[in-house]
Amino acid sequence: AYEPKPEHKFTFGLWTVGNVGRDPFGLPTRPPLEPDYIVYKLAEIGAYGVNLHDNDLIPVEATEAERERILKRFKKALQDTGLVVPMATTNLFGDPAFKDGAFTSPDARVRAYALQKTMRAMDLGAELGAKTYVFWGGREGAEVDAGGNVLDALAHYREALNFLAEYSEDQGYGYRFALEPKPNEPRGDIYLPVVGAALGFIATLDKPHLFGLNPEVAHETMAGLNFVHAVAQAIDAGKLFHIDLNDQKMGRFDQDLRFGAENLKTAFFLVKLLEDSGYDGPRHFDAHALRTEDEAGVWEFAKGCMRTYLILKEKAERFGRDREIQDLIGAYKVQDEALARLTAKYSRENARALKGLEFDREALGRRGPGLERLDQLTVELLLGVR
Ligand code: GCO
Ligand code: MN
Ligand code: MN
Ligand code: MN
Repeated sequence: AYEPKPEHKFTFGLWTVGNVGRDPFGLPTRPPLEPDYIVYKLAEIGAYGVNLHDNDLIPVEATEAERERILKRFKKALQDTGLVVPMATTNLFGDPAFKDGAFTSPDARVRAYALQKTMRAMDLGAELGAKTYVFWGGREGAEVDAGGNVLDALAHYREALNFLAEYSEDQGYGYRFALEPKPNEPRGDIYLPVVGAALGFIATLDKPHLFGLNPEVAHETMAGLNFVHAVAQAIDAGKLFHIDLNDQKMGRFDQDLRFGAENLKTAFFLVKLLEDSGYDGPRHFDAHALRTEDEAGVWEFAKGCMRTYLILKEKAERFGRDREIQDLIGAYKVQDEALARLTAKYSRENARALKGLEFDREALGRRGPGLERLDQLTVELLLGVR
């Protein structure tokens, strides 16, 4: 039981299990792992795929010959294991050239370089079979607004995304693009800080149908928001293209904790939402092992992410089968077919009929919907006594 299999579509980034434990105050605590070694290890523990930034695989200064050599080894590992590369992305944050933004930099040369680098990374992703392309604008932001760049930045951002969508179509890559909002870190403030902001921005693009979201647990949590609600809004808009699972304490630095390590109840309702909604994309873990760990700890971390997901998935099924819980939900959602017909869609007749109705306002206000009991049963189910 709880054994991860490729059909569960669990994916990890090369940068996640490959994380060497560097932080702003300390040096790496683990040696780097080779990309093809990561592929074999991920296959061994039951993952479905591996995702990458261009430079996770091909160092930025690699020669054409080096590129070919690395790609050959990596492709062989994919072939040997059956692992896929469902998502690719660009490192537009590590290089000092991007210190004041990539697509949104006030420097036209940086913007042009960012486009060039992304097109090349899209070529690489397409060669590896990726169908989702992520834009995490880690450096697209500001510490100070004295430069007066915000409106320009948004215009440049739009220009870049429109350009790259056309490039993808022109090359026949068929990418779907997923914007990944984050409120801050590494920038003091990042543009398009939360899911809602990204959804609003997508509506202003030339080809909005090609763009959706890659929401991340930690990012909405850093902003103090309810991640489950954010994901629900993305699903409602038909825009959940990908998802980054991890965990995070609210109000802290970006922690990238193992999935379910911190907010178990949120993780539970998230898994339930993903499973109930029929989301069939990858369950990507964008997290890393604690800096204290050695390589054994890295694989414990990776297995833990998947195992917790599968346990919560089973809990969600149990929640759906639990008679008392389902009866409570049934009572909570008061049904009235005649009223539902009146309110479902505007017509003059419906409006007139509705205006003529009398409601027992006081009775409505008196009713206790039973949420205390329902929530306690949820907790007991999660704690394993139900
Ligand atoms: C972060 C982000 C990144 C992105 C990654 C892929 O907080 O650092 O979540 O890990 O997800 O760059 O776009
Ligand atoms: Mn993150
Ligand atoms: Mn992070
Ligand atoms: Mn992420």
